Amino acid sequence: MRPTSPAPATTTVGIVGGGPAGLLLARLLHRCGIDSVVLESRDRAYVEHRQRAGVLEQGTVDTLRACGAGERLDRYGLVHHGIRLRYDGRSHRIDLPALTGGRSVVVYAQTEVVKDLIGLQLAGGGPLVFGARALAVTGADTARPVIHYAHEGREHTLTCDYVIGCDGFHGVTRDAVPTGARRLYERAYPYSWLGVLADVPPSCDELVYAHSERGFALFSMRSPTVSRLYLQVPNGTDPADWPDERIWEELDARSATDGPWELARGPITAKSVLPMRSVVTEPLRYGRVLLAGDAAHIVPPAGAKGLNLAVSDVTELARAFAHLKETGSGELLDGWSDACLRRVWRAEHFSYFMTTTLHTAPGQSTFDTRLQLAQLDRIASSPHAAAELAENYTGVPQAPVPVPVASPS
Ligand code: RFL
Ligand code: PHB
Repeated sequence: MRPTSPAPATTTVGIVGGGPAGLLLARLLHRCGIDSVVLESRDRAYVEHRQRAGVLEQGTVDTLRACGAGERLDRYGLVHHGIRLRYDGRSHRIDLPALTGGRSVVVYAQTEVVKDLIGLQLAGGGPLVFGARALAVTGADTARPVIHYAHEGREHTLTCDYVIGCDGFHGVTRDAVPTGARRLYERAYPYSWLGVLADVPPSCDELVYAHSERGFALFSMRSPTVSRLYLQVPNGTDPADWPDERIWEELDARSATDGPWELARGPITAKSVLPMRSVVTEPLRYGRVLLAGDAAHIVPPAGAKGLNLAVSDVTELARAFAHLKETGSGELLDGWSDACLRRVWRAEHFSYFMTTTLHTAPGQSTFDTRLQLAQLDRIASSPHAAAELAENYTGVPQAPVPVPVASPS
């Protein structure tokens, strides 16, 4: 007897990876009457609890709302009108709407975005298969590329009109593009972040980005009762070397200021270390295989851009597929890679700027530290310099979501 396949054997758009990029793409395509299948290697609980991003640009929020994923976001998301820069014992507030003509950001955890999108997909979208690990994608330069995947110990194939690699930095779809046909631009940074979750209300009602000669620290949040905190640590750091008391002492030392500030401490519930890198793959399309989100590009997290880029990649892509379906024209699809890369490189530059301005590299000279402080002082004293930061942080406007051709569900 043939093994039962967990998904149809053919589809229009095969999506590898059920992170935010893959799930949102499936949702947007479904609304346009385009069928897709999402293959996700992990189980549902793992995907829903993987701690990652927290800051959503206005454009990302608008997109999530427009595709029906705005209900909990509007209820629990925290609208932030400012961020704080802390350096040299001083604190400076960047007023986001005042500097950008009204734009703000929303703090809403990526775990929640993913839960919302999974809920929608399972309630009325196309197939979303957990535990389905893509092994390889073949036939990128043919009319019918194929995803080869493993599910419950058996191998299956999914033949598609298009394959979209939304399988993150460690995915396999990128390998479907011959090395001679793609170029990788890369930069590694000589430090990592130790990220912790703590059951304690945030010490400040806005995010605090702290420059210190001891290293960078970030004070973020997940809710009014849960803090998300980051410390710059050396590459290769073992979280076990950071008992809770050491983390709180270091957060305290790096956030010292002349103004009022008291760091609230509480039980730490999770710790992990993440390395920092910038990566761009070009082009994002080869034949009928396209790469989106972290599969195509990585930014260091100090600019809070990764998830937002993933959302804009797939929103543009869904528009291109809707255009193809409605008009038969592949013009938008042909221009998609170039259009995305412009935004990607802007975000790469901003993320690099935030990273190198706020972190202290190992062995950094006092000259370089003075340059960083001069740059932070410039932002604090010039509305033009502050507006440059605020515009990048809140994000350039994103394309509107494609309008459903059939009745939306
Ligand atoms: P993801 O989220 O990595 O999802 C990829 C999915 O593909 C699956 N997969 C496979 N599935 C099938 N077969 C295979 N062979 C597969 N290989 C992998 C994986 O299991 C996974 O489910 O990529 P996606 O969807 O492109 O989303 C990108 C975002 O996750 C990422 O850019 C952000 O989290 C980055 N980021 C932030 N972005 C922001 O916009 N704002 C922030 O505030 C922000 N903070 C952060 C961040 C990333 C962080 N970490 C841990 C890297 C903070 C941190 C700490
Ligand atoms: C987060 O809350 O996880 C977060 C916020 C801002 C960043 C990076 C991460 O720049």
